[in-house]
Amino acid sequence: MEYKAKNIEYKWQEIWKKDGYSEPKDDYTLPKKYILSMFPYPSGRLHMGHVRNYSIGDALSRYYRNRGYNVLQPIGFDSFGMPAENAAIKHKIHPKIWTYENIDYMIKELDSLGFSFSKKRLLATSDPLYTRWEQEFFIKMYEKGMVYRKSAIVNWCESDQTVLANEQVEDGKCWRCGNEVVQKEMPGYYLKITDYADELLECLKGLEGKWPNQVLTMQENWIGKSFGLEFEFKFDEQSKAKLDGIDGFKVFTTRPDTIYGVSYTALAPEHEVIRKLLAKGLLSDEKASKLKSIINQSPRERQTSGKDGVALDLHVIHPLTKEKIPVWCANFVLSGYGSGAVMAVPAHDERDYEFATTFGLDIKKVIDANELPYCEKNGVYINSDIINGMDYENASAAIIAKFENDNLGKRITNYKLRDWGISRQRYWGAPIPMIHCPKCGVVAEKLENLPVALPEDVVITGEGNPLDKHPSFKHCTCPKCGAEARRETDTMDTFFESSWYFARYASDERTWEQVAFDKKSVDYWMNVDQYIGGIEHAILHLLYARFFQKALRDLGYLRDSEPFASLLTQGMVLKDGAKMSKSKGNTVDPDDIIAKYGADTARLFILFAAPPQKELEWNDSAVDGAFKFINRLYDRSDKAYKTTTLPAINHANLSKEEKYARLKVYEALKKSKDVFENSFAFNTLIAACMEALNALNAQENADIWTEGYFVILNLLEPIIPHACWELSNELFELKNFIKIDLVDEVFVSDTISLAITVNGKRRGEIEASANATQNEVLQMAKVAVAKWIEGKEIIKEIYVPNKLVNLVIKG
Ligand code: ANZ
Ligand code: ZN
Repeated sequence: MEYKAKNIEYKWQEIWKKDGYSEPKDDYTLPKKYILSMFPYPSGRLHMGHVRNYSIGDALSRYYRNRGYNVLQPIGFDSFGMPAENAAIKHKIHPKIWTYENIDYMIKELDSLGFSFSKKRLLATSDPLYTRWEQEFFIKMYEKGMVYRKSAIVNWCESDQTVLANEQVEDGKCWRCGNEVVQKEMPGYYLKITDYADELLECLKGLEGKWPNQVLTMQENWIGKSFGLEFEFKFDEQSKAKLDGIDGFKVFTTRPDTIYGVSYTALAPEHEVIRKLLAKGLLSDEKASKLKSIINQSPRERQTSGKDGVALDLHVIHPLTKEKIPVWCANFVLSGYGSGAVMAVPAHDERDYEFATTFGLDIKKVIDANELPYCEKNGVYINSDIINGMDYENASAAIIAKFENDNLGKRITNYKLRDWGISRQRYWGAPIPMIHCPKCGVVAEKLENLPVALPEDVVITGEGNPLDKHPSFKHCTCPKCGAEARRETDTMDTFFESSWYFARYASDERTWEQVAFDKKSVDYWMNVDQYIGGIEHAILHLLYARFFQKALRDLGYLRDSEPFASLLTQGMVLKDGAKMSKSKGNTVDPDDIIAKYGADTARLFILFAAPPQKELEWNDSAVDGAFKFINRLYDRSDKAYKTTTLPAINHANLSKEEKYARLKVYEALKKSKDVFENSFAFNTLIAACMEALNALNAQENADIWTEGYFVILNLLEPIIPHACWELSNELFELKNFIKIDLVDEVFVSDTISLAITVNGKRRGEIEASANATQNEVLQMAKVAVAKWIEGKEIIKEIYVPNKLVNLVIKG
């Protein structure tokens, strides 16, 4: 048969669609697998990263279908967000039209790759039906105190004209556009993710071995739980007099054991004490203007500009030694962490040391060490009164006990994690369903009025939020008292939508109008057995989704605590060593590859070129190689014959080549379970199939060809489905995809003959089971050549699988 991708790919895609092949079954007594690749943003066209992501997910889905599982592999679009608005400004097209046209086009592209996505559960997060439910979640969360409104200093991106969550700021820059983020005070709604900090941390343990360690560590660090001592430094009388009313400030330290080494204290530039000093004009002009310039720096500028600060001409009293200690403002102290102030121990802390040497401040050693700063916790304490001579654990405990006994401070747990600000000053998002009433304050919209729909008649200019300028959207009546009120015009962070889409997919689509999730199907399908996506979401989406799952559980919507049982983070697709990107001009368009070679070649290349977790370097000649392999597979199909039952083969009577061909086929089959269920090293499975095909080619036995074909088509179906369905239909009436377990049994009795040599001389032969371990083979070999090795010391055992065993003996 001649391979013509064009003739078969569309044909099978239509058959799969017609037969509902990709749809989940309603029979909830079947074992299930929920396979999910992260859903795409509808940017307009698929890129190779998408193709890789979905090729992995589809391979797993097809594998489990072939093994009798009920499989859910849904698809949808993360369709709110700023590119739609930017396109609107640039091309004068409405964001909604732009978005839904892109979705239509991308669905066609996904179909042309043969991905077996369920279409019944297709959704776009900008659908009003989707908005309706998430507005309900928001209101339920608000009623339960899981959402609150506050005015706070936020990250502001000037180019995107919106607030960003902490997770969306990378190295001080906007995650979307790379623009420098500035700080700005604004009101907004916050989700209390911090209430879940401990559970989010605790549950990471259950994901060990199933999520990449790197992701677990990143989440752990982001949550940033630490224990330490919190206490207050009191100002001396002179300083107190200046500050009318403020008599001290709190600090948080994770190293109470170093308390006797404090030689100065440092405040964040935003600290209230500094505000007071500036307001009262208590500092010299020079100091005041330096302070102001530090205050105006972004967090990133402060981090990169070296240690800087100002002496505030204030003193506090050391709580234990009663010494007078100077107070500084320092650019390395963060206003949003701990209490925004530190006790500085330059002898034993890197940053404190740098700052002290910059400004010539005292350095007091309290751990015996030669080189400073000495930051280890394993030294001997000196100059430390009650803890002299103790070790770290005891010293730390003794200091905390002293502070607690004397009512000077207490042991606390601190987190780096901050509440999630979700207000965005943008049009193309889900409206926050809140109303500002002059009498009642902030009031939630009534559930029966949901969804609060986005008005479509807006003018998008890029300046300000169009909802703010809309003639009627803002004006409403208070749901509580009926007074004239103002509707909230901010929309939700789009990460709100991606935090629950996986659970919506798990819910039977026939109930989507009535409920957010129908219990029966959600409890059956959740949680996601295998989630696949990019490492760039290690914190962002994957942390929010884990939080949301717990929040929706506590609101009674969902059962599980964790949404994703296993996670595979795929590597990037590179070309010429760099990530494929439009700005670098090194992209390869999936449509072009499909047009030239067909979808199966694209899928085969992508899964063969590298293990999914690793980076993949695009290689035109390897794409060609993948295409040639499918051609060879096709070309040899005439060596097999048509049948729907496996040929009966008497293994003992076979020639060496015939036995070897069977062995290679069996090896590939044996490998498949581990590849699909554990390692995802599709490249090794494909290589094993290629070897098997070569081994089959070295013999002429039609039974063995037929059996080998039967197995190889089954193994490759998840990877190159169109070619395999076509060949399998020709030869086996498609029966091989369901009979593969029987094949497994056929091979179990298989044996292979091995030559045994002693010091390189042939001394015997064994028939070993094809799946015998190396140890078993060596045991048998020693028995077979017992008389040649009796009483001799074996100094080396060489095992060449399927060929020979060589024993090297002394003398
Ligand atoms: C004194 C000290 C001595 C400290 C020493 C460390 C080592 P983690 O572990 O990340 O929680 N710190 C506290 N609040 C801060 C703020 N707002 N900005 C910058 N640094 C702050 O960090 C806790 C440690 O970071 C605290 O322990 C404090 O410095 C500093 F040898 O106190 B330490
Ligand atoms: Zn009211």
